Amino acid sequence: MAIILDGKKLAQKIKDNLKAQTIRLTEKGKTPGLAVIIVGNNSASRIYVNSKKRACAEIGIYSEEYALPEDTSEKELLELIEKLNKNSDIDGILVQLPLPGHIDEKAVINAISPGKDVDAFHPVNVGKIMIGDYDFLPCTPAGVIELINESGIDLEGKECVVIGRSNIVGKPMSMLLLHKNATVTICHSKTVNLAETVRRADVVVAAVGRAQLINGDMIKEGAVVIDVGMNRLEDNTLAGDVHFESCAKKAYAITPVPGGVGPMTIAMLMKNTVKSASLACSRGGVE
Ligand code: L34
Repeated sequence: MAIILDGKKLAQKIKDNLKAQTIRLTEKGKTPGLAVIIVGNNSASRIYVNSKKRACAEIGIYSEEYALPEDTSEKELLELIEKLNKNSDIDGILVQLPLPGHIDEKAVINAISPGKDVDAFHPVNVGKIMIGDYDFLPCTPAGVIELINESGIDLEGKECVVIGRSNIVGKPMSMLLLHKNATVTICHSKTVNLAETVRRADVVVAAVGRAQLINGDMIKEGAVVIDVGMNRLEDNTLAGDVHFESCAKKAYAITPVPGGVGPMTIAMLMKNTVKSASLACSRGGVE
């Protein structure tokens, strides 16, 4: 049976560390601050935003929530972001995705000041990650790297297969694995032989949003299997992109859903917020 990579436990350890850092920053007069914006009534988004606020409270990060109605205009949202960009109490701005269809996500991400972009979705931050010179790493991929580290696996020279090529997970994930000197393959909907490709992998990261797409037959004996999937089934239960039971029989280590990557995403958001505050503090400007 595989080692279970416990994201909840690791996230707690990281949050405990951040708590100590936050106390030190607060003593210097710079309490980290996060603004979380949620538009509309997506029930999954509501759960994630609540977890983010709870994590802030636990660590001692100041947080503000802006829960805006579904029919909020793009202009109103951009004006709010502009206000938060200028507010020195706020070190991080997070606009929970997805946004309602009438709002252009790209325009919204572009409006966030790169220095407060704790999701690392702004093109400036994406570019910095590409060249390996960054302040913020995107939360989910960074959380995955921490989980792999926890498994004790050294990524150097390993065959890593990422399934999914989204801007928020698949693409940056591949780049972070490359920075660790892994050999990286990205699979997507047009990949001709998914099973064969995944079977080569020492490390599999599944981030496609298709429930239980990856099964034990596709897994090499002794592989590390990371499940980023967060699919809500019809009966409202949560399923990852990985079929846990069959994959756990073959894997060396595997993440569960829930309790794997999800809590790590939140811990990494907290880490970025504290880092942003710490950078603001060393730039001065704190009375
Ligand atoms: N801007 N939008 C922005 N930043 C993000 O980093 C996100 N994401 C994704 C959706 N939209 C975003 C998140 O926060 C996904 N995501 C996220 C965060 C936390 C969890 C899942 C997804 C999480 O805590 N999951 C729990 C289960 C929660 C449940 O019961 O639904 C877990 O244990 O996996």
